[in-house]
Amino acid sequence: MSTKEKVLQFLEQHKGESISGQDLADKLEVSRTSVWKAINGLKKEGYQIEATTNKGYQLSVENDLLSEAAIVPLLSEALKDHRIIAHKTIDSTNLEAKRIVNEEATFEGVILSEEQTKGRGRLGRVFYSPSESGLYMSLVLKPVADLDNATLITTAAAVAVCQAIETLTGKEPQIKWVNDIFLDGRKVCGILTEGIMDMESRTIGTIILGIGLNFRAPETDFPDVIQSIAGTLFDSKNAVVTRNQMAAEILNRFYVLYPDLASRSYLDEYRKRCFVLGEQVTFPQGSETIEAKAIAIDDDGGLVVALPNGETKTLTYGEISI
Ligand code: BT5
Repeated sequence: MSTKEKVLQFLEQHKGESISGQDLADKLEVSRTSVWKAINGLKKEGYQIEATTNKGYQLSVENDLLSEAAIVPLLSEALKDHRIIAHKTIDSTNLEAKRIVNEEATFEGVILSEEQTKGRGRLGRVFYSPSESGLYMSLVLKPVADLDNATLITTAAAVAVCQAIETLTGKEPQIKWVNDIFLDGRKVCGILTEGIMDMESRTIGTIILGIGLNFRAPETDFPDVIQSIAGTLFDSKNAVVTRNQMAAEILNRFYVLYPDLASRSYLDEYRKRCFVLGEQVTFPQGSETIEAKAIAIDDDGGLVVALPNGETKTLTYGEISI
């Protein structure tokens, strides 16, 4: 870990408290000059570090830049060996994850970014990812128990995100099958699960799980096309929770569910939170739009619908409207 990372980790863990340059240097066993250089470097990167002559350095409690230093101390034991890589801006964290896996097939970890310039939804759609107002992250996973079923992983992630939001904010998010999380009737989070094929074994060797969560309203609001759809977790700039805390909580929750994916035990919670069950829904089939009643979530996370002719059909992927 570089001195800059060590300084940041210390300040993150003692947010709102002051520490003198000398004490910091002693604690981290580095020179005062390197502390001073590290502080200047961090300030340039946008960290709100206040310096007072008598008291020393302090990281503002409002500081909420995504960083490895802030996330790692909050992670559970299961994630201690995972790499956490935070970017200021990137095209897409899912694309970056794929590039990393191409270079290093055994990589396990999480890529986060403050902003995505090519945030991706499903089926080539765009996920609007403006700077510093959302949490955009991709988990690089190896299949467990030979399960590479994207729907199961997406549904487990949806439950983990809901649990994290509820734990940290007390708000009760709901799920729109299959990958959208809603709060007060608006989409606050979308999930995109993609598999990378292992060429030798011709099986899915790695799974990239992308999660995009709108934290607070973007500076210039949402674009017109999603104005009536998108919502945010918090109304104002003064969120009670930081994005770093939310990222860590989502990861901790997900890594409780993931190793046990085969048991499908989380699916009951998914069903309870899924607000489409019992509702009339429509979905595309070829050039037609079919209307049906959503009646169940099956054991693979598929949506079972009752068609007007009395037959049932299971949707495994795609988009429904309600
Ligand atoms: C999704 O697709 O909702 C999956 C979004 C996954 C985003 C994450 S962020 C980290 C990782 N890196 C990536 O590049 N992607 C993943 P889908 O169900 O297809 O929904 C896309 C639709 O949601 C769009 O067509 C818009 O209608 C709407 N939308 C776009 N941006 C949004 C936003 N920020 N908040 C809410 N809705 C949005």
